[in-house]
Amino acid sequence: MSAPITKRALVTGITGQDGSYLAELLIQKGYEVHGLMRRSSSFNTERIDHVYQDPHAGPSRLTLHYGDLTDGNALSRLVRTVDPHEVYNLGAQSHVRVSFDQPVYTGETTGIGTLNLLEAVRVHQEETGRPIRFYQASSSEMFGLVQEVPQRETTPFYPRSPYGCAKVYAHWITINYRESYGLHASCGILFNHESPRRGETFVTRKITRAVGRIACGLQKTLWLGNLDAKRDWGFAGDYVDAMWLMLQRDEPGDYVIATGETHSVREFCEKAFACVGLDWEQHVRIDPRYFRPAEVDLLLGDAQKARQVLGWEPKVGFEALVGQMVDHDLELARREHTLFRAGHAVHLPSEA
Ligand code: NAP
Ligand code: G4F
Repeated sequence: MSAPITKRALVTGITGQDGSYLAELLIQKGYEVHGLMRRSSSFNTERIDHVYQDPHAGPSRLTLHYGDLTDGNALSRLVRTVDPHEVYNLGAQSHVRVSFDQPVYTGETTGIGTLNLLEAVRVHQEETGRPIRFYQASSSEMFGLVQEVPQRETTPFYPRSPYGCAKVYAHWITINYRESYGLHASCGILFNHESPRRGETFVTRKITRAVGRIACGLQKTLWLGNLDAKRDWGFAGDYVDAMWLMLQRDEPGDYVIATGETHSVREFCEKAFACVGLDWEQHVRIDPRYFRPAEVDLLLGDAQKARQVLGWEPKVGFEALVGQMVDHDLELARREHTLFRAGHAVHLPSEA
């Protein structure tokens, strides 16, 4: 049974990977959670259905509202209706490769969308006189062509994609609202974090989905881009703890959240295929379409400030993360295989 309701939180991006883990965390902590979701022609609530339908959580613990970060008027109405104590801005066009194809849309959603939400929060706070705490999902992608290794809060930004540029804008406008209007606004500069709920077009999940399907005979080849890129990969469930911790501090601030370990895409492949006893080199092929016009070669974070100030530590290491994702996707592929044998159509991704 969850704790009694104490606070209201508004979460954008609730249907995404982080939104789903954060919703679980907040409900477990006794919050009434309100999520912003986009209207879609097909269901897009798969990651939060279990929270929405949890009979033990009670009907008022999670409420979903239609909206879009690009619609500032609707955001203002929503903030007035929900009257939240805490706002977590996780919504974004979050795919780096896609941001090269949709640079303006990415800027409008990921950059200006943040400003729309900050304005709604600022006005509501002024009208009610009650402070609202704000979390901005900043990204290690802002470090881009890294100016220092490892990257910390003071490392200069050098974004390498329309997504990275939009996140830099969102980061600085959040800091500007903190400094101009005294908003309790914090930015989490999160390094890559993954899970079995990761979108299937991000490289880790693309690999573990393929490993499951190849092991079950549903797929033969995995087409990838740059295998040399290195990322500091953590577990999303650990990272949402840090978001919440930032908003519980008396003073707002900006924090790097990372594991302090970096691994290449090649290493991720090696480990993931080895989990099912396969040699990755027999299955992985290179497709130039997956290379980016400008790449972020190396990310490695130093989360010392978060460790010291927030008492935050990552719990899941690289091997355990890969293992957890492969186990999940192997099970998923087994179910797909059963359906396939029974003559049902199984959707295999044409683009990832
Ligand atoms: P995700 O799975 O791609 O989720 C993104 C969420 O944003 C989805 O709920 C999506 O809705 C929503 N969204 C997209 N466009 C929107 C719009 N115009 N208006 C309202 N909502 C919109 O991303 P994630 O991995 O959970 O990441 C959460 C946040 O952290 C994002 O801002 C991301 O950029 C940032 N971040 C992520 C990482 C990481 O490694 N995961 C690292 C650093 C920062 P639909 O479900 O309808 O698409
Ligand atoms: O998994 P990725 O698409 O993640 P990326 O670009 O690092 O961005 C993610 O992390 C950011 C934090 O730094 C977030 F802000 C952002 O929202 C997102 O969650 O790609 C990782 C690496 C890249 O270097 C890419 O070039 O993998 C390389 N890669 C190689 N082959 C591939 C592929 N990436 C994808 N998506 N698909 C491939 O086939």
